[in-house]
Amino acid sequence: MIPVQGVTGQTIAVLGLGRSGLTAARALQAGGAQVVVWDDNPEARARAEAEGFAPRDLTRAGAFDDVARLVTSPGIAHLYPRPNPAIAAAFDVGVPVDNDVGLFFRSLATSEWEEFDTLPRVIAVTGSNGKSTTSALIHHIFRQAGRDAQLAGNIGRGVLDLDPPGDGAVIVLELSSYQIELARALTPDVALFTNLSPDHLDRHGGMGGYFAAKRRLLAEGGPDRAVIGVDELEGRFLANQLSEGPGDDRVIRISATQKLSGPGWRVFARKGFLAEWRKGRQTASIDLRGVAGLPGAHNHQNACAAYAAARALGLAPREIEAAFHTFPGLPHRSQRIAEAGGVIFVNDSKATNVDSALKALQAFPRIRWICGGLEKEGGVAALNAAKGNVAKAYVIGREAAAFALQLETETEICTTMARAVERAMAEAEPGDTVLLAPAAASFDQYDNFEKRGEDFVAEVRGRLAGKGALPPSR
Ligand code: UMA
Repeated sequence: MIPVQGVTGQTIAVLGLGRSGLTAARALQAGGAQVVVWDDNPEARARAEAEGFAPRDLTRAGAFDDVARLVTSPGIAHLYPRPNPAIAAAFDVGVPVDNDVGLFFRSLATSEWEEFDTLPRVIAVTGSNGKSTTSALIHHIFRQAGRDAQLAGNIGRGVLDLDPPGDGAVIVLELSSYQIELARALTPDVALFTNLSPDHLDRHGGMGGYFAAKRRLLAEGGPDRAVIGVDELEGRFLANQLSEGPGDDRVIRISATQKLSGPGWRVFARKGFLAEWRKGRQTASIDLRGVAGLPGAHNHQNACAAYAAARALGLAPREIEAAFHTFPGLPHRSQRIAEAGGVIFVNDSKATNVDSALKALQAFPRIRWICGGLEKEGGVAALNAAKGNVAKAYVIGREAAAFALQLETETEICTTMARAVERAMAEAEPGDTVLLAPAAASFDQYDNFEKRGEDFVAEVRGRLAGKGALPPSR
């Protein structure tokens, strides 16, 4: 745990008692604060009370009278579509609102660091898609290179839950737009902006608000190096804004779609090869085609981003290449779960929006595609751009019929995962990929995308084991 600094004797209110809120409450207490807590869910309050935290209804009059700061959780709206009443009350009485990420950055450096030979470094990753894979890959690369590395943030571990970093340690943070928007301190050494496509628009009042939230990490964070995906206009704008000219190598531009030329620092992937150019010369090349943990052009963008971050902190190209080959991938993201009879089974349950599902569809030929769920704004017609790769769609979800109507491929309404897996397996031929890439949220049928992915994996493995294609324990 990283104890929060500068709060001794202060009363700090913590709103939301999930992964980030509870770890923040503990770290605040360790830093000497008087912590009062609230969560709109009584069960979450009861869990915190069992740990000894004092509950306080932050919506009642006078609740903030003695409070120096409100620390809120990323899943709680503070602006759009409407602010949580406790946050609105803090705005009204002028109590500063912060989050665990802000507390982390202001508390990380300690007097012990004066004795270190190499200061700890923080690499912070944001972007619409691929940030979990990129963050996990960077973490893996540094571990493989023998460095002390830790990983936290939107990837499931509260940032204040990390161990205080030692001499030469590297901390990798995956940060969502929600987390960046409210943090009152943001000082990563290396900041990454991978890509931008519409997501969470209700929470940011549209695309402009969403980009503005992510942009804060780079524009207000003042990192030593910025790694920026320039395949979208927003990335090109950001790279332009942060650099003093084309040769300014504080900005590393990355692309998964085009050869980047010019005198600056560039990393791009084309036709399965990653290339690094600096000062107008090619400095490295890596063949990504045989890297099993990073299939498809979208993962090649993740590879470029992770490569650039590792190079920014001085790792050698060969060290990074070796680590690519041992990267196991992340559960629910282009996760190859089985192969039987020439058919590959891939779990990409994390493809909860159209853009990430489209990238998954572009990564494999001849797909038996399991899709559907709770649709996001804008419909799913854009997925038809990859229809050439789809043999047939097996649609799940409560609104499966409406989802299927938008697709130009052959479709079958399956509604349940069990039926979709059964039908896709029955019709798959050698060379096909059975791919779960829903292009929708899971909440109509599951608690979260992880549960949906686990259901897919269980269905596939259960059926393969039934056919004797897999031992049942796998
Ligand atoms: N709550 C309220 N009032 C509300 C809404 C929620 O009291 O109006 C309470 C809930 O009852 C619950 C708590 O707030 O007890 C949950 O807070 P939270 O939703 O912020 O969840 P945490 O468990 O703290 O997890 C958060 C991130 N969740 C979100 O951003 C929604 C996790 O990212 C992150 O891993 C974790 O902090 C540790 O940093 C998850 C996520 O879904 C993976 N992220 C989104 C995404 O990737 O699309 C952004």
